[in-house]
Amino acid sequence: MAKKVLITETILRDAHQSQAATRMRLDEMLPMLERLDDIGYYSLEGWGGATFDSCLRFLNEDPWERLRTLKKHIKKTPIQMLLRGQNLLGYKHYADDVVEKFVEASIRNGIGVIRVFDALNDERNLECAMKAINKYKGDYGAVCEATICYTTSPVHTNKYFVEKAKVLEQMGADNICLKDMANILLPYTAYELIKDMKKVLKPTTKIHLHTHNTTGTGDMVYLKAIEAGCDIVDCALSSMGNGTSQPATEPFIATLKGTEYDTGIDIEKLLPINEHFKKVAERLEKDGILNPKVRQIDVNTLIYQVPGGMLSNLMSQLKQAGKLDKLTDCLAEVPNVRKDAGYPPLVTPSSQIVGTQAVLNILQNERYKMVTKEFKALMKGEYGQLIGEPDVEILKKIGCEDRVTCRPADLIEPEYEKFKEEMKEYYTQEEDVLSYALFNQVAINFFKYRLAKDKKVDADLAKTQIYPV
Ligand SMILES: [Mn+2]
Repeated sequence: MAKKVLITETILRDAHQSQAATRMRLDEMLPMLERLDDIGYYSLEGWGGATFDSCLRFLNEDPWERLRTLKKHIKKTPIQMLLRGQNLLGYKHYADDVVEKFVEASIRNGIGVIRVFDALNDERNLECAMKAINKYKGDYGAVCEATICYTTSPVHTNKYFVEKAKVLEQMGADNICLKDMANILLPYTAYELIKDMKKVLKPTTKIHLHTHNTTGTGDMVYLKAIEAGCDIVDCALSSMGNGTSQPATEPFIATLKGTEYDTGIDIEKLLPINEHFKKVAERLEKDGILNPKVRQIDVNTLIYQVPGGMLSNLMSQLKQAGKLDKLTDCLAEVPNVRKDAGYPPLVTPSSQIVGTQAVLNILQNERYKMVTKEFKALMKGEYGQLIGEPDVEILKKIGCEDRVTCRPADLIEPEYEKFKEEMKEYYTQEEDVLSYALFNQVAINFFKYRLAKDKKVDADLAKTQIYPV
Protein backbone atom coordinates (compact mmCIF):
# COMPACT_ATOMS: atom_id res chain seq x y z
CA MET A 1 0.00 0.00 0.00
CA ALA A 2 1.43 3.36 -1.02
CA LYS A 3 2.16 5.61 1.90
CA LYS A 4 3.04 9.19 1.14
CA VAL A 5 5.63 10.53 3.55
CA LEU A 6 5.04 14.06 4.81
CA ILE A 7 7.81 16.62 5.30
CA THR A 8 8.05 19.52 7.72
CA GLU A 9 10.45 22.21 6.50
CA THR A 10 12.50 23.81 9.29
CA ILE A 11 14.38 26.50 7.32
CA LEU A 12 12.44 29.26 9.11
CA ARG A 13 13.15 27.99 12.65
CA ASP A 14 15.35 25.08 13.69
CA ALA A 15 17.72 25.28 10.70
CA HIS A 16 18.95 28.76 11.62
CA GLN A 17 18.53 28.15 15.36
CA SER A 18 20.92 25.20 15.02
CA GLN A 19 23.38 26.78 12.61
CA ALA A 20 23.15 30.52 13.14
CA ALA A 21 21.95 31.31 16.68
CA THR A 22 18.39 32.00 15.40
CA ARG A 23 19.42 35.22 13.68
CA MET A 24 17.56 34.96 10.39
CA ARG A 25 15.49 38.12 10.02
CA LEU A 26 11.92 38.37 8.82
CA ASP A 27 12.92 40.41 5.76
CA GLU A 28 15.18 37.53 4.73
CA MET A 29 12.26 35.10 4.88
CA LEU A 30 9.63 37.28 3.20
CA PRO A 31 10.63 36.90 -0.47
CA MET A 32 10.23 33.09 -0.32
CA LEU A 33 7.11 32.60 1.81
CA GLU A 34 4.58 32.19 -1.02
CA ARG A 35 6.87 29.74 -2.78
CA LEU A 36 7.38 27.72 0.38
CA ASP A 37 3.62 27.70 0.86
CA ASP A 38 3.21 26.18 -2.64
CA ILE A 39 5.57 23.22 -2.13
CA GLY A 40 3.16 20.87 -0.39
CA TYR A 41 4.91 20.51 2.94
CA TYR A 42 3.01 19.08 5.89
CA SER A 43 3.99 22.18 7.86
CA LEU A 44 6.52 25.02 7.92
CA GLU A 45 8.22 25.33 11.26
CA GLY A 46 8.64 29.07 11.72
CA TRP A 47 8.08 30.18 15.29
CA GLY A 48 8.74 29.27 18.91
CA GLY A 49 11.94 27.70 20.18
CA ALA A 50 14.49 30.47 20.42
CA THR A 51 12.92 32.68 17.71
CA PHE A 52 10.84 34.59 20.23
CA ASP A 53 13.81 35.44 22.44
CA SER A 54 16.02 36.26 19.46
CA CYS A 55 13.41 38.63 17.95
CA LEU A 56 13.15 40.67 21.14
CA ARG A 57 16.76 40.49 22.25
CA PHE A 58 18.74 40.82 19.05
CA LEU A 59 16.58 41.66 16.07
CA ASN A 60 14.32 44.43 17.44
CA GLU A 61 11.31 42.57 16.04
CA ASP A 62 7.98 41.95 17.72
CA PRO A 63 7.73 38.14 17.62
CA TRP A 64 3.93 38.38 17.40
CA GLU A 65 4.18 40.72 14.44
CA ARG A 66 6.55 38.24 12.81
CA LEU A 67 3.99 35.48 13.27
CA ARG A 68 1.15 37.58 11.83
CA THR A 69 3.30 38.50 8.83
CA LEU A 70 4.25 34.86 8.23
CA LYS A 71 0.55 33.97 8.35
CA LYS A 72 -0.33 36.68 5.85
CA HIS A 73 1.96 35.07 3.28
CA ILE A 74 1.63 31.39 4.21
CA LYS A 75 -2.03 30.68 3.62
CA LYS A 76 -2.23 26.96 2.88
CA THR A 77 0.53 25.28 4.87
CA PRO A 78 0.21 25.16 8.67
CA ILE A 79 2.85 27.19 10.51
CA GLN A 80 4.43 25.06 13.19
CA MET A 81 5.89 26.17 16.50
CA LEU A 82 7.92 24.57 19.28
CA LEU A 83 6.62 25.16 22.81
CA ARG A 84 8.43 24.16 26.00
CA GLY A 85 5.34 23.02 27.95
CA GLN A 86 4.81 24.90 31.19
CA ASN A 87 8.00 26.92 30.44
CA LEU A 88 6.36 28.28 27.26
CA LEU A 89 9.30 29.93 25.47
CA GLY A 90 11.06 31.04 28.64
CA TYR A 91 13.24 29.28 31.14
CA LYS A 92 10.98 28.70 34.16
CA HIS A 93 7.52 27.40 34.93
CA TYR A 94 4.63 29.81 34.43
CA ALA A 95 1.23 29.81 36.07
CA ASP A 96 -1.60 28.09 34.21
CA ASP A 97 -3.39 31.35 33.34
CA VAL A 98 -0.31 32.59 31.46
CA VAL A 99 0.11 29.24 29.69
CA GLU A 100 -3.51 29.25 28.53
CA LYS A 101 -3.36 32.84 27.30
CA PHE A 102 -0.10 32.18 25.47
CA VAL A 103 -1.48 29.14 23.66
CA GLU A 104 -4.69 30.97 22.74
CA ALA A 105 -2.72 33.95 21.39
CA SER A 106 -0.38 31.69 19.39
CA ILE A 107 -3.27 29.93 17.68
CA ARG A 108 -5.24 33.14 17.12
CA ASN A 109 -2.20 34.81 15.51
CA GLY A 110 -1.65 31.97 13.05
CA ILE A 111 -0.02 28.86 14.52
CA GLY A 112 -1.36 25.66 12.95
CA VAL A 113 0.73 22.96 14.62
CA ILE A 114 1.93 23.27 18.22
CA ARG A 115 4.70 20.86 19.12
CA VAL A 116 4.81 20.82 22.88
CA PHE A 117 7.53 19.14 24.93
CA ASP A 118 8.92 18.91 28.43
CA ALA A 119 12.63 18.42 29.06
CA LEU A 120 11.94 15.71 31.66
CA ASN A 121 9.07 14.07 29.72
CA ASP A 122 6.85 14.78 32.74
CA GLU A 123 3.40 14.86 31.19
CA ARG A 124 2.10 16.98 34.08
CA ASN A 125 4.17 19.81 32.56
CA LEU A 126 2.30 19.34 29.25
CA GLU A 127 -1.17 19.03 30.73
CA CYS A 128 -2.14 22.69 30.84
CA ALA A 129 -0.72 23.55 27.40
CA MET A 130 -2.36 20.50 25.79
CA LYS A 131 -5.73 21.31 27.32
CA ALA A 132 -5.45 24.87 26.02
CA ILE A 133 -4.45 23.70 22.52
CA ASN A 134 -7.43 21.37 22.41
CA LYS A 135 -9.70 24.11 23.72
CA TYR A 136 -8.77 26.64 21.04
CA LYS A 137 -7.62 24.51 18.09
CA GLY A 138 -11.11 23.81 16.74
CA ASP A 139 -11.81 27.36 15.64
CA TYR A 140 -8.62 27.42 13.58
CA GLY A 141 -8.06 23.77 12.64
CA ALA A 142 -4.82 23.61 14.64
CA VAL A 143 -3.02 20.41 15.61
CA CYS A 144 -1.83 19.30 19.05
CA GLU A 145 1.52 17.55 18.68
CA ALA A 146 2.76 16.14 21.99
CA THR A 147 6.40 15.26 22.23
CA ILE A 148 8.66 12.68 23.79
CA CYS A 149 12.30 13.68 24.18
CA TYR A 150 14.47 10.78 23.16
CA THR A 151 17.42 9.81 25.30
CA THR A 152 19.33 6.69 26.29
CA SER A 153 19.73 5.28 29.81
CA PRO A 154 18.97 2.03 31.64
CA VAL A 155 15.47 3.34 32.43
CA HIS A 156 14.66 4.69 28.96
CA THR A 157 13.53 1.47 27.33
CA ASN A 158 11.33 1.09 24.25
CA LYS A 159 8.57 0.12 26.67
CA TYR A 160 8.95 3.44 28.49
CA PHE A 161 8.68 5.44 25.26
CA VAL A 162 5.75 3.43 23.95
CA GLU A 163 3.81 3.84 27.21
CA LYS A 164 4.58 7.56 27.17
CA ALA A 165 3.21 7.83 23.62
CA LYS A 166 0.00 6.11 24.70
CA VAL A 167 -0.41 8.45 27.69
CA LEU A 168 0.07 11.53 25.50
CA GLU A 169 -2.45 10.22 22.97
CA GLN A 170 -4.98 9.76 25.77
CA MET A 171 -4.29 13.30 26.95
CA GLY A 172 -5.44 14.60 23.56
CA ALA A 173 -2.44 14.49 21.22
CA ASP A 174 -3.27 14.43 17.49
CA ASN A 175 0.36 13.70 16.63
CA ILE A 176 3.15 12.16 18.65
CA CYS A 177 6.57 13.67 18.04
CA LEU A 178 9.70 11.74 18.85
CA LYS A 179 12.30 14.44 19.38
CA ASP A 180 15.92 13.48 19.09
CA MET A 181 17.55 16.83 19.79
CA ALA A 182 21.10 15.50 19.91
CA ASN A 183 21.01 12.97 17.03
CA ILE A 184 21.73 9.99 19.27
CA LEU A 185 18.81 7.87 18.03
CA LEU A 186 20.26 5.24 15.72
CA PRO A 187 18.57 3.91 12.57
CA TYR A 188 17.76 0.38 13.72
CA THR A 189 16.66 1.57 17.17
CA ALA A 190 14.36 4.06 15.45
CA TYR A 191 12.91 1.24 13.36
CA GLU A 192 12.09 -0.91 16.39
CA LEU A 193 10.78 1.97 18.45
CA ILE A 194 8.46 3.34 15.79
CA LYS A 195 7.17 -0.15 14.93
CA ASP A 196 6.30 -0.61 18.63
CA MET A 197 4.70 2.82 18.91
CA LYS A 198 2.60 2.24 15.79
CA LYS A 199 1.23 -0.95 17.32
CA VAL A 200 -0.37 0.83 20.28
CA LEU A 201 -1.37 4.18 18.75
CA LYS A 202 -4.62 4.83 16.89
CA PRO A 203 -4.23 4.64 13.09
CA THR A 204 -5.19 8.32 12.91
CA THR A 205 -2.40 9.42 15.26
CA LYS A 206 0.58 10.52 13.20
CA ILE A 207 4.16 9.93 14.30
CA HIS A 208 6.45 12.88 13.59
CA LEU A 209 10.18 12.33 13.90
CA HIS A 210 12.63 15.10 14.62
CA THR A 211 16.38 14.69 14.49
CA HIS A 212 19.51 16.54 13.45
CA ASN A 213 22.46 15.41 11.38
CA THR A 214 25.16 16.32 13.90
CA THR A 215 26.58 12.82 14.11
CA GLY A 216 25.89 11.96 10.47
CA THR A 217 23.19 9.35 11.02
CA GLY A 218 20.14 11.58 10.44
CA ASP A 219 19.13 10.47 6.93
CA MET A 220 19.51 6.81 7.82
CA VAL A 221 17.40 7.33 10.94
CA TYR A 222 14.63 8.87 8.81
CA LEU A 223 14.78 6.13 6.21
CA LYS A 224 14.48 3.31 8.75
CA ALA A 225 11.78 5.22 10.64
CA ILE A 226 9.75 5.58 7.44
CA GLU A 227 10.07 1.86 6.75
CA ALA A 228 8.63 1.31 10.23
CA GLY A 229 5.62 3.51 9.46
CA CYS A 230 6.73 6.99 10.52
CA ASP A 231 4.36 9.57 8.97
CA ILE A 232 6.24 12.88 9.06
CA VAL A 233 9.93 13.87 9.21
CA ASP A 234 11.64 17.24 9.72
CA CYS A 235 14.09 18.39 7.04
CA ALA A 236 15.90 21.63 6.24
CA LEU A 237 16.70 22.94 2.76
CA SER A 238 20.27 22.04 1.84
CA SER A 239 21.54 25.64 2.08
CA MET A 240 21.08 25.38 5.86
CA GLY A 241 20.61 21.64 6.24
CA ASN A 242 22.78 18.87 7.69
CA GLY A 243 25.40 19.15 10.42
CA THR A 244 23.85 20.57 13.57
CA SER A 245 20.67 21.26 11.55
CA GLN A 246 18.14 18.76 10.13
CA PRO A 247 18.93 16.30 7.32
CA ALA A 248 18.67 18.14 4.01
CA THR A 249 15.28 18.26 2.28
CA GLU A 250 16.18 17.79 -1.40
CA PRO A 251 18.26 14.56 -1.18
CA PHE A 252 15.61 13.05 1.04
CA ILE A 253 12.82 13.84 -1.41
CA ALA A 254 14.95 12.41 -4.22
CA THR A 255 15.58 9.25 -2.20
CA LEU A 256 11.86 8.59 -1.79
CA LYS A 257 10.85 9.55 -5.33
CA GLY A 258 9.17 6.75 -7.22
CA THR A 259 8.94 4.54 -4.14
CA GLU A 260 5.84 3.74 -2.14
CA TYR A 261 6.84 6.59 0.20
CA ASP A 262 7.07 9.27 -2.56
CA THR A 263 6.48 12.69 -0.96
CA GLY A 264 4.92 14.10 -4.13
CA ILE A 265 7.10 17.19 -3.77
CA ASP A 266 8.60 18.62 -6.96
CA ILE A 267 12.29 19.01 -6.20
CA GLU A 268 12.77 21.59 -8.97
CA LYS A 269 10.42 23.98 -7.22
CA LEU A 270 12.83 23.95 -4.27
CA LEU A 271 15.86 25.09 -6.29
CA PRO A 272 15.14 28.85 -6.44
CA ILE A 273 14.08 28.86 -2.80
CA ASN A 274 17.29 27.16 -1.79
CA GLU A 275 19.32 29.64 -3.88
CA HIS A 276 17.76 32.44 -1.88
CA PHE A 277 18.58 30.86 1.48
CA LYS A 278 22.13 30.19 0.29
CA LYS A 279 22.55 33.96 0.12
CA VAL A 280 21.04 34.33 3.59
CA ALA A 281 23.49 31.73 4.90
CA GLU A 282 26.34 33.67 3.25
CA ARG A 283 25.18 36.86 4.97
CA LEU A 284 25.09 35.07 8.33
CA GLU A 285 28.57 33.69 7.70
CA LYS A 286 29.89 37.10 6.69
CA ASP A 287 28.51 38.58 9.92
CA GLY A 288 30.32 35.93 11.93
CA ILE A 289 27.10 34.30 13.13
CA LEU A 290 27.27 31.10 11.12
CA ASN A 291 30.46 29.12 11.53
CA PRO A 292 30.84 26.73 8.57
CA LYS A 293 32.13 24.11 11.02
CA VAL A 294 28.54 23.41 12.12
CA ARG A 295 28.04 21.57 8.84
CA GLN A 296 30.69 18.99 9.61
CA ILE A 297 29.96 15.63 11.17
CA ASP A 298 30.91 15.46 14.83
CA VAL A 299 31.05 11.93 16.20
CA ASN A 300 31.72 13.02 19.80
CA THR A 301 28.03 12.76 20.63
CA LEU A 302 27.97 9.14 19.48
CA ILE A 303 30.89 8.36 21.77
CA TYR A 304 30.12 10.49 24.86
CA GLN A 305 26.32 10.75 24.46
CA VAL A 306 26.76 14.43 25.16
CA PRO A 307 24.90 16.74 22.72
CA GLY A 308 27.08 19.06 20.62
CA GLY A 309 25.87 22.27 22.31
CA MET A 310 26.56 20.83 25.73
CA LEU A 311 30.07 19.78 24.75
CA SER A 312 30.95 23.29 23.62
CA ASN A 313 29.52 24.68 26.89
CA LEU A 314 31.67 22.27 28.90
CA MET A 315 34.74 23.28 26.95
CA SER A 316 34.16 26.99 27.42
CA GLN A 317 33.57 26.58 31.18
CA LEU A 318 36.83 24.64 31.49
CA LYS A 319 38.69 27.10 29.31
CA GLN A 320 37.57 29.97 31.55
CA ALA A 321 38.87 28.10 34.57
CA GLY A 322 42.11 27.31 32.74
CA LYS A 323 41.43 23.60 33.19
CA LEU A 324 40.86 22.39 29.64
CA ASP A 325 43.05 19.39 30.51
CA LYS A 326 40.17 18.13 32.70
CA LEU A 327 37.81 17.71 29.75
CA THR A 328 38.04 13.92 29.66
CA ASP A 329 37.37 13.71 33.41
CA CYS A 330 34.35 15.97 33.03
CA LEU A 331 32.99 13.97 30.12
CA ALA A 332 33.31 10.84 32.24
CA GLU A 333 31.55 12.60 35.13
CA VAL A 334 28.51 13.62 33.03
CA PRO A 335 26.91 10.14 32.98
CA ASN A 336 27.54 9.80 36.76
CA VAL A 337 25.79 13.08 37.54
CA ARG A 338 23.00 12.13 35.21
CA LYS A 339 22.57 8.81 37.02
CA ASP A 340 22.56 10.55 40.43
CA ALA A 341 19.83 12.87 39.16
CA GLY A 342 17.57 10.07 37.93
CA TYR A 343 18.61 10.13 34.24
CA PRO A 344 17.10 13.36 32.92
CA PRO A 345 17.20 13.65 29.10
CA LEU A 346 19.98 16.05 28.13
CA VAL A 347 18.08 18.94 26.58
CA THR A 348 17.73 22.60 27.65
CA PRO A 349 17.71 23.24 30.57
CA SER A 350 18.75 19.86 32.05
CA SER A 351 21.81 19.55 29.76
CA GLN A 352 23.31 22.77 31.13
CA ILE A 353 22.43 21.86 34.72
CA VAL A 354 24.03 18.42 34.53
CA GLY A 355 27.05 19.67 32.57
CA THR A 356 27.82 22.50 34.97
CA GLN A 357 27.50 20.16 37.95
CA ALA A 358 29.91 17.68 36.36
CA VAL A 359 32.44 20.48 35.91
CA LEU A 360 32.02 21.59 39.57
CA ASN A 361 32.43 18.02 40.81
CA ILE A 362 35.73 17.66 38.97
CA LEU A 363 37.17 21.11 39.66
CA GLN A 364 36.30 20.98 43.38
CA ASN A 365 37.97 17.57 43.70
CA GLU A 366 34.93 16.43 45.66
CA ARG A 367 31.56 15.42 44.34
CA TYR A 368 28.68 17.78 45.31
CA LYS A 369 30.87 19.89 47.59
CA MET A 370 29.32 22.79 45.72
CA VAL A 371 26.04 22.64 43.85
CA THR A 372 24.26 25.17 41.65
CA LYS A 373 20.83 26.52 42.54
CA GLU A 374 19.48 24.86 39.40
CA PHE A 375 20.93 21.45 40.23
CA LYS A 376 19.27 21.64 43.63
CA ALA A 377 15.95 22.55 42.01
CA LEU A 378 16.28 19.65 39.60
CA MET A 379 16.99 17.21 42.44
CA LYS A 380 14.13 18.63 44.49
CA GLY A 381 11.66 17.92 41.70
CA GLU A 382 10.99 21.56 40.94
CA TYR A 383 11.32 20.93 37.20
CA GLY A 384 9.16 17.80 37.37
CA GLN A 385 9.45 14.14 38.13
CA LEU A 386 12.72 12.33 37.45
CA ILE A 387 12.12 8.89 36.05
CA GLY A 388 14.99 7.23 37.86
CA GLU A 389 15.26 7.67 41.63
CA PRO A 390 17.75 10.40 42.58
CA ASP A 391 20.52 9.18 44.88
CA VAL A 392 19.40 9.42 48.55
CA GLU A 393 22.87 10.14 49.98
CA ILE A 394 23.35 13.01 47.57
CA LEU A 395 19.90 14.40 48.34
CA LYS A 396 20.95 14.46 51.99
CA LYS A 397 24.34 16.00 51.27
CA ILE A 398 22.90 18.90 49.29
CA GLY A 399 19.91 19.47 51.60
CA CYS A 400 17.15 18.32 49.28
CA GLU A 401 15.30 15.82 51.43
CA ASP A 402 12.15 17.91 51.29
CA ARG A 403 11.00 17.23 47.75
CA VAL A 404 8.26 18.50 45.47
CA THR A 405 5.96 15.68 44.46
CA CYS A 406 2.97 17.57 43.03
CA ARG A 407 2.75 19.08 39.54
CA PRO A 408 5.24 21.96 39.86
CA ALA A 409 2.83 24.56 38.41
CA ASP A 410 0.29 23.79 41.17
CA LEU A 411 2.56 25.84 43.41
CA ILE A 412 2.29 28.97 41.25
CA GLU A 413 -0.56 31.46 41.81
CA PRO A 414 -2.22 33.01 38.75
CA GLU A 415 0.13 35.73 37.51
CA TYR A 416 -1.21 37.20 34.27
CA GLU A 417 -2.86 40.24 35.92
CA LYS A 418 0.29 40.96 37.92
CA PHE A 419 2.40 40.95 34.74
CA LYS A 420 -0.15 43.17 33.02
CA GLU A 421 -0.02 45.70 35.85
CA GLU A 422 3.79 45.75 35.84
CA MET A 423 4.11 46.59 32.15
CA LYS A 424 0.98 48.69 31.61
CA GLU A 425 2.76 51.83 30.38
CA TYR A 426 3.96 49.89 27.32
CA TYR A 427 0.74 47.98 26.64
CA THR A 428 -0.43 48.05 23.02
CA GLN A 429 -1.88 44.52 22.72
CA GLU A 430 -2.54 41.50 24.96
CA GLU A 431 0.47 39.81 23.36
CA ASP A 432 2.78 42.43 24.90
CA VAL A 433 1.90 41.14 28.37
CA LEU A 434 2.98 37.66 27.27
CA SER A 435 6.26 38.95 25.82
CA TYR A 436 6.88 40.70 29.12
CA ALA A 437 5.91 37.64 31.19
CA LEU A 438 8.55 35.60 29.36
CA PHE A 439 11.42 38.02 28.92
CA ASN A 440 10.94 40.85 31.45
CA GLN A 441 13.65 43.48 30.94
CA VAL A 442 14.47 42.27 27.43
CA ALA A 443 10.82 42.85 26.48
CA ILE A 444 10.81 46.27 28.17
CA ASN A 445 13.89 47.28 26.18
CA PHE A 446 12.11 46.24 23.01
CA PHE A 447 8.95 48.16 23.99
CA LYS A 448 11.09 51.27 24.56
CA TYR A 449 12.69 50.82 21.16
CA ARG A 450 9.27 50.39 19.55
CA LEU A 451 7.91 53.48 21.28
CA ALA A 452 10.87 55.55 20.20
CA LYS A 453 10.51 54.38 16.63
CA ASP A 454 6.75 54.97 16.48
CA LYS A 455 6.77 58.33 18.21
CA LYS A 456 10.22 59.33 16.99
CA VAL A 457 10.81 60.60 20.54
CA ASP A 458 14.36 59.40 20.72
CA ALA A 459 15.93 59.42 17.30
CA ASP A 460 19.12 57.75 18.51
CA LEU A 461 17.37 54.83 20.14
CA ALA A 462 15.09 54.39 17.13
CA LYS A 463 18.06 54.25 14.82
CA THR A 464 19.78 51.52 16.78
CA GLN A 465 20.46 48.66 14.44
CA ILE A 466 21.97 45.35 15.34
CA TYR A 467 23.41 44.60 11.92
CA PRO A 468 25.30 46.78 9.51
CA VAL A 469 23.18 47.19 6.37
MN1 LIG B 1 15.85 20.44 17.08
